[in-house]
Amino acid sequence: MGELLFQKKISLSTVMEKCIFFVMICMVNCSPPEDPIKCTVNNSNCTITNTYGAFPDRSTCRAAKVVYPMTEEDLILAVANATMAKTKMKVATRTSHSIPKLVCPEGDNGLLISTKYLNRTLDVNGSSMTMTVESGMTLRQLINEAAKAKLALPYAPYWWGLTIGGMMGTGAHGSSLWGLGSQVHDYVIGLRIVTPATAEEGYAKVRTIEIGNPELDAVKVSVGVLGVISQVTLKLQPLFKRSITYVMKNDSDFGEQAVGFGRQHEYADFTWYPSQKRVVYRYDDRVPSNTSGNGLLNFPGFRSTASLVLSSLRITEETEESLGDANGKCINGRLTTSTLKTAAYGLTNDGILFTGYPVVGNHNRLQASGTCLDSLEDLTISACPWDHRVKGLFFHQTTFSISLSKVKNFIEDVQKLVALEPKSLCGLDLYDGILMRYVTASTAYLGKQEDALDFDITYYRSKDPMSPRLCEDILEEIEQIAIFKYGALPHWGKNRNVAFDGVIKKYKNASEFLKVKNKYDPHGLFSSSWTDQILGLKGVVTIEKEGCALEGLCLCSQDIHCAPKKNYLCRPGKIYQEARVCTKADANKKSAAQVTFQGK
Ligand SMILES: Cc1cc2nc3c(=O)[nH]c(=O)nc-3n(C[C@H](O)[C@H](O)C(O)COP(=O)(O)OP(=O)(O)OC[C@H]3O[C@@H](n4cnc5c(N)ncnc54)[C@H](O)[C@@H]3O)c2cc1C
Ligand SMILES: *[C@@H]1O[C@H](CO)[C@@H](O)[C@H](O)[C@H]1NC(C)=O
Ligand SMILES: *[C@@H]1O[C@H](CO)[C@@H](O)[C@H](O)[C@H]1NC(C)=O
Ligand SMILES: *[C@@H]1O[C@H](CO)[C@@H](O)[C@H](O)[C@H]1NC(C)=O
Ligand SMILES: *[C@@H]1O[C@H](CO)[C@@H](O)[C@H](O)[C@H]1NC(C)=O
Ligand SMILES: *[C@@H]1O[C@H](CO)[C@@H](O)[C@H](O)[C@H]1NC(C)=O
Ligand SMILES: *[C@@H]1O[C@H](CO)[C@@H](O)[C@H](O)[C@H]1NC(C)=O
Ligand SMILES: *[C@@H]1O[C@H](CO)[C@@H](O)[C@H](O)[C@H]1NC(C)=O
Repeated sequence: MGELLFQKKISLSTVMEKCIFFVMICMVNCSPPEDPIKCTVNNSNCTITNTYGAFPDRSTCRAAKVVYPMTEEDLILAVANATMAKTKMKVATRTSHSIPKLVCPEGDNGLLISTKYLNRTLDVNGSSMTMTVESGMTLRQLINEAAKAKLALPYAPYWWGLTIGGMMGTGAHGSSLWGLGSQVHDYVIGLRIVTPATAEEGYAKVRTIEIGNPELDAVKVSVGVLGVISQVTLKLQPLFKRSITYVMKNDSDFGEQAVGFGRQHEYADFTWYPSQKRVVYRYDDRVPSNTSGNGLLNFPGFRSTASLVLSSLRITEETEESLGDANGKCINGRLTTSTLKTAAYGLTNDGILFTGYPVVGNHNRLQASGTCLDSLEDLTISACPWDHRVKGLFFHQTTFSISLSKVKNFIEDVQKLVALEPKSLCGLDLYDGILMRYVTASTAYLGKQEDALDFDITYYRSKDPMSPRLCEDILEEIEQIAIFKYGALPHWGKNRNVAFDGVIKKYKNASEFLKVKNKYDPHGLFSSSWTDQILGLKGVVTIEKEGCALEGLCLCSQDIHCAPKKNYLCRPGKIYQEARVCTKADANKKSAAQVTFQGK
């Protein structure tokens, strides 16, 4: 999500004032994201969660122990020890930004191997334009270290707080159809991975995988099941400048435009507000290095935000939900959109002020942001907007890529739903609409299969898993249209369980991936029920129980999977008949029908 947005209510100016005020205070007194791993005694008896403090099924994951290796030798010892004892393992990061349960070792007695202290640069070679780093390094560090050597990672996610190991684990990306595309793993030309091994081999070994070795196509996107990546070598480019202009247009011909725009502009993306029938086009290209400009990106949704502002936003949203106030969401949504537009989406021409487009600057200052990572310790003052320790944003994310050949039809389907229910998607605008980014076919076995547009949809999640959402049927229908009608691929690090239903069948070379998995970790020590389910090895990703469809744990097949007591029933979709969604039965219509019937 480049994605998450800080919304506002009350009057625009009050909130802007408050934010400016708090952003200043935050330089001395705010709160960085918490460590996702908590142990009661000396790195033992631990729990792990993600940055949102909630997995899709809201369970708590446990581990008997966590280790914090400082070197590759420590990693080898940890893996050998666990392999000898047949202990289940998982690699955990300092950031833990994935929504699905990828970081949970199977059972309660597993081992977590944290990459928190593996964040050094090992080698930078200016003439070959390569850089070798440890796998726990964050994107922010990577960008800075490369820039020091006048080098750049050409494409990346928009948020600093991810690790190189985690980005590879889930196939994370920015937006581009150019070069090798926008996925970070496609710039990996070599790596070292520690895997289990036989007793004769000492129970663990380091495998060095270079470009040309087909196993690299397995390890590049591994969902964490192959072992611990220790270090990664990336192919970089000489640092360059970019020029960015955002233009808002109506969405009448968007289906048509969405395909070609990415061929015209290297860093093209879109932010779509379907209810407003508007879309922001990002015109973004490289420019000669002597073009003047020292632009900077500091996306508002990734800034430290006052806890007071966060709680008032959440309370407003909760109130709108409980009153069924779709109109209120539309009004606040439009306000959010115009505030962001005025704020140039966090761009400034010189690091201080926005004076107009285009914004020109060095790539390293524009490619990603995340100043809420810098906050010090005081939650009562401010935090990242989604920090679960404060009352702030809490949401679902449905994120998938649709092949370019089908994207026009998908966009038109969403437009048809908006025509039927004009206010149903206003809630998305509170999270800065739908972010759409280009990705390309990758040789990675679990990477993108075709050139595609990735849709990032962020929306309200209740703190109560049994509570239905306003207009949830429309978003559920969109999710099912994407995943089932158009065969979209879900982002491995986001989404609700339903998006992964039968997912492995969508990967042509899944069997090649599984061969490498069997070779590296024959006893599945790095696997869990969740990874077995997504890889099609055992069980299914969906969980059937009362209210399961409300949280995307299942596709409803009976009313009880929705919330019949609150009048949300399992019904077919409005334009995609095969969809099964939780629809609020229209009490008025029903009684009108009854009246007619009685009248007859
Ligand atoms: C605010 C925010 C913004 C985001 N922006 C974007 C974006 O712009 N684009 C995008 O594509 N995604 C984005 N994401 C999603 C994100 O890319 C993925 O969830 C992700 O890559 C997580 O990285 P992480 O370092 O936190 O890893 P984790 O979530 O901790 O781990 C992910 C997986 O990788 C494995 N893993 C981690 N390190 C290693 C290692 N060294 N060796 C082997 N396996 C390892 C883990 O075991 C796990 O299976 C965003 C998420 C958030 C919360
Ligand atoms: C282990 O952690 C749980 C909570 O996570 C706690 O209830 C229990 O007392 C802990 N056990 C020990 C031995 O500390
Ligand atoms: C290996 O296991 C032993 C015994 O369980 C433990 O004492 C030791 O700390 C472990 N070493 C590592 C590196 O995990
Ligand atoms: C590397 O990680 C450690 C532990 O999280 C941290 O203290 C240090 O600042 C990090 N180094 C850099 C350059 O960010
Ligand atoms: C940098 O890479 C080039 C080409 O691979 C190699 O010849 C050179 O020795 C490397 N330089 C260093 C300092 O490692
Ligand atoms: C949308 O914009 C185009 C030109 O950019 C214009 O021709 C068209 O009439 C507009 N449609 C609506 C519904 O405003
Ligand atoms: C940039 O350099 C090119 C030649 O390399 C020159 O033609 C051009 O005028 C320069 N532009 C600016 C803005 O200085
Ligand atoms: C699958 O993997 C094989 C072996 O690496 C490779 O030859 C083939 O091109 C791959 N197919 C696809 C569709 O990626």
